Amino acid sequence: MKRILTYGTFDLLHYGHIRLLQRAKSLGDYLIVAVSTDEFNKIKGKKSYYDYETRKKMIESIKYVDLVIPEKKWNQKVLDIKKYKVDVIVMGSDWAGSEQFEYLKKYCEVIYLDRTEGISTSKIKEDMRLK
Ligand code: C2G
Repeated sequence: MKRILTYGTFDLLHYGHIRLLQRAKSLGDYLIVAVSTDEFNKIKGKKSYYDYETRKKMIESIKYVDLVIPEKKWNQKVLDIKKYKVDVIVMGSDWAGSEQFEYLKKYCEVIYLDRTEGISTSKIKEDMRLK
């Protein structure tokens, strides 16, 4: 049972998120998604349209996802890896080389998958504003 873990806000769920989750799941058997809480979003400087409970429900409804947990702070990742016996952490390539993830290579595999071009939560917000 290969266990995969990924982190994110996943606001205004879009195809880029789905593709990331689909490819993350294809790397193993069990996919855990740590969804940023509203409080952690503030720390990340993000204001999400949907609150945590809504974003959690949306991610839980995706067939590739086996478990959703809250991401409350930057430095919970090592605990998550141990608690959930994680084999691989998967993130989009915008995180490649980031100090938030590189140090985790001591504990598990860390894989960065290409971001889906041309779509992002901020682009959706911008495009909707212009409509
Ligand atoms: N993503 C993607 N392609 C896009 C948009 C997002 O592959 N067009 C990926 C991101 O790289 C990330 C995941 O989808 O791996 C979730 O994206 P966000 O919700 O923007 O996550 P972020 O705010 O980067 O949170 O501790 C880590 C942070 O919580 C990551």
